[in-house]
Amino acid sequence: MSELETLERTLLADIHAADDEGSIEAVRVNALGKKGSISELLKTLGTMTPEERQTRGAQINALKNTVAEAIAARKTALKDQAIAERLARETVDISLPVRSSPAERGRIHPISQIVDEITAIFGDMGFSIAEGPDIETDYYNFTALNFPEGHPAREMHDTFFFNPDEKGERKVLRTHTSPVQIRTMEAEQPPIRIIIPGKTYRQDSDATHSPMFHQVEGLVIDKAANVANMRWVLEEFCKAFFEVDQVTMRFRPSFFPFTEPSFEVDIQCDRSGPIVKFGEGTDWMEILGCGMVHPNVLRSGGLDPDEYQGFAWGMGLDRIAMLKYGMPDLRDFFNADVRWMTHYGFRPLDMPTLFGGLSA
Ligand code: 2NM
Repeated sequence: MSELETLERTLLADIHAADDEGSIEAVRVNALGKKGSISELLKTLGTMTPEERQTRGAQINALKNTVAEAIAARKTALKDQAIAERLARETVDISLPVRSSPAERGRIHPISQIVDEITAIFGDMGFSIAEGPDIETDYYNFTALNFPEGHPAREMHDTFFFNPDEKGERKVLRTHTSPVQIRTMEAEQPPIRIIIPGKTYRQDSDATHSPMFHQVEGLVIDKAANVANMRWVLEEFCKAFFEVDQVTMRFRPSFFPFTEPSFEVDIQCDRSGPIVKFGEGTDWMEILGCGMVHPNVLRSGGLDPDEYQGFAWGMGLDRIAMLKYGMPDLRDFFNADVRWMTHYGFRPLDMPTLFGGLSA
């Protein structure tokens, strides 16, 4: 066997034996690298006679090609093998249960739910939603609403005042959402039918009072809006909201600076059991205040009281939410406790509608 044949056999055996990319590269360097066995042979060509070179040179080149091809083939095979092994190792177990999506796990706060329910009810009656700033001027929060300067009604509200600004003006955290009614009257022409849900603030804190609480107020202004219209609107609202066919309501005379006459409204209910039942029973529960908008308030809104009249009402949401959904302590509302939210919260994709049911 010639020396070249022996070398070829040895190299092909080495190639075959190489079982990873590192060792095949070592074989390549040994044979074809700068000082490799085949490269050394090629260097001897220069010392040969032309005849020798013709036969011997061809043999060495043939050997070089054979070995180079074998190395390339082995490299490809090893690479494919490595990929196959990796694929086998990294298979994904598609039978593992997936985590539910945020839209499934998240919960809507009961206050947001109640606002959505009330919006659905009044939206169906043709009302739109109005909003305004939480930080108000004394003018919009009191003066425009017929709270005279120095009047005890201002103290009634336990207002959070800001420090006076450079003009001596004291901003307030709004004590009710009624400033939005003034802003709406200024900006829009009657007929006006709006509800105003939002955060309100008073210095008061115990099991049933939070310094930040939520209200929905409503306003209707037209040429002939009257107390009978108001009673109908509020009765329709209560039936829809408490999800009963009949309600009995009681309008007691009361006082608010911005309405005349003013009423406090009770709804008949049964409080003998663990949860309040509406539309039956012999107990009364106060749920809202209302009245005919005071002429001074219409004037503040830029409307002529001889041409327009209106009615307005306001209800606190936090206590109503506690009653409707059976939650014992108001303070839990604002603790951001995920366990509480998981229990009392509402599923985000179950939006309250009159046709699909409000809170079912
Ligand atoms: C209430 C009770 C009675 C009320 C009045 C007005 C306005 F600005 F139109 F005059 N807005 N809201 C109102 C009336 C609010 O809350 C217990």
